[in-house]
Amino acid sequence: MLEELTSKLESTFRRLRGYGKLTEKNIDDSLKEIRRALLEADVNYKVVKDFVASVKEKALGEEVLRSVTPGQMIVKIVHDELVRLLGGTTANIRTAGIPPTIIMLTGLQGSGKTTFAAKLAKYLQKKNRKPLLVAADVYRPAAIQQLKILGRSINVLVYDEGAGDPVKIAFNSISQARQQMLDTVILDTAGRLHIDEQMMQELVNIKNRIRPHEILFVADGMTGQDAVNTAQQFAEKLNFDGVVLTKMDGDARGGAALSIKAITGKPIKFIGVGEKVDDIEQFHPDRMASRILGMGDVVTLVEKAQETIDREKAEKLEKKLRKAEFDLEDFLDQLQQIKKMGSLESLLKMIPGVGSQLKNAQVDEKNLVRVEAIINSMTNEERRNPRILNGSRRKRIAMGSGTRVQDVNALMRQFEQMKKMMKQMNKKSFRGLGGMPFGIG
Ligand SMILES: Nc1nc2c(ncn2[C@@H]2O[C@H](COP(=O)(O)OP(=O)(O)O)[C@@H](O)[C@H]2O)c(=O)[nH]1
Ligand SMILES: [Mg+2]
Repeated sequence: MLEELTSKLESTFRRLRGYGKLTEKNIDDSLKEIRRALLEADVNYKVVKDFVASVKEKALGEEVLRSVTPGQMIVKIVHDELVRLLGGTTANIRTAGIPPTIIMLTGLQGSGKTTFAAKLAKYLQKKNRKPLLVAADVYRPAAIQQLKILGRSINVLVYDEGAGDPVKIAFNSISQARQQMLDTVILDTAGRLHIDEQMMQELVNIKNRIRPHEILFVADGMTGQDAVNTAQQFAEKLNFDGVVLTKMDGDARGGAALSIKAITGKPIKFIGVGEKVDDIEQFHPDRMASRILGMGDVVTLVEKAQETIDREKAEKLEKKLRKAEFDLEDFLDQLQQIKKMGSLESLLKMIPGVGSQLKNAQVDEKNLVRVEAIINSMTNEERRNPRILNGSRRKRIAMGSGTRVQDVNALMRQFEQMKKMMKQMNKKSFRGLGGMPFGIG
């Protein structure tokens, strides 16, 4: 699956991993190669542009960890951006509160709807669901026959009325499912070779009549940008819930997989990886990204290194907190960590015994920015020994940081309170960080 893209990215990264030091030049060269690889994989050009820009921004801003090379760091960044591009988290299909759950399959002719209907039925059967397949593609007798044969092969009932009205058939199938105590209705609808008004209108009519819980758009993964364009039109008319990419076992180049979420806003939920009924996989963005990069080992390595660094810092911090030796430099360090990690909670949670205290903690981001500016305007001496901060020093710091003397005073007051509290807590256990400064807590 997507072998060509993978092998191109791999050779780019192999070179990059060797570098002991990353310069803007070798980042740029690598990004050029990544860009080309993605375009050759038929990824939408705008998606590629945004992707590359985003990787570059992160690569230049990222602090390189001691135990990994800068090249490895980039692999991790590209990996994370790929995961994001593929939708971030796994998207599940919806289940009705009161059965039956109605799932409607849509897409062009030949995209793999009928095959997928059977695959999904079997997939759900394994999860102890009881599906009913519905033949709402009434225009070709062969289509109904195909679904019946597939249904028989997996022991799933197929509802059909021959060449009737698809809207009525869809509607009738629901009471049929209830009667038969089946909990999931899978509707196989008709497609055309190209989008046409009549087909769309029929799908809209079915949708309006039966209100499916889940509408899936089935796309042929081998058709690249065509699939994305069609998806976009279906999304506008039908506002479907998720995408199924079929034929990902073949020489699909990956363009559809990598563009469709960014362009349509709809997540990929399943992929088809063969013609047989078992050839279905739920779509997981992180696993797909690892597959495409083929570098799971590097990603894991960098993740471990990141964890270690953060843990070491947290442990150091904890020691200082316990001894009440905490100074303003530690504050600054902490603030920078927070910025890097995205949230204060995630940092503080790593300090043993603190996590549970933080359930209701709220962080005032604006306040954090102000605090950082104030500490940045201090000399090293002042940070280490805040006692020397007299009136004129405070005035200077306020000027330098674009704040008011009251802000500096408030910070110092909170800081002193915190230290006092630390000392008191020292004797007891390390609980109750209730009075954290900076508007935390
Ligand atoms: N290799 C491969 N072939 C598939 C896959 N899904 C469907 N097909 C084939 O694609 C063709 C069209 O499939 P079909 O389900 O009839 O498409 P429909 O017109 O949308 O109902 C058939 O020959 C299927 O065997 C897949 O995931 N991998
Ligand atoms: Mg069909």
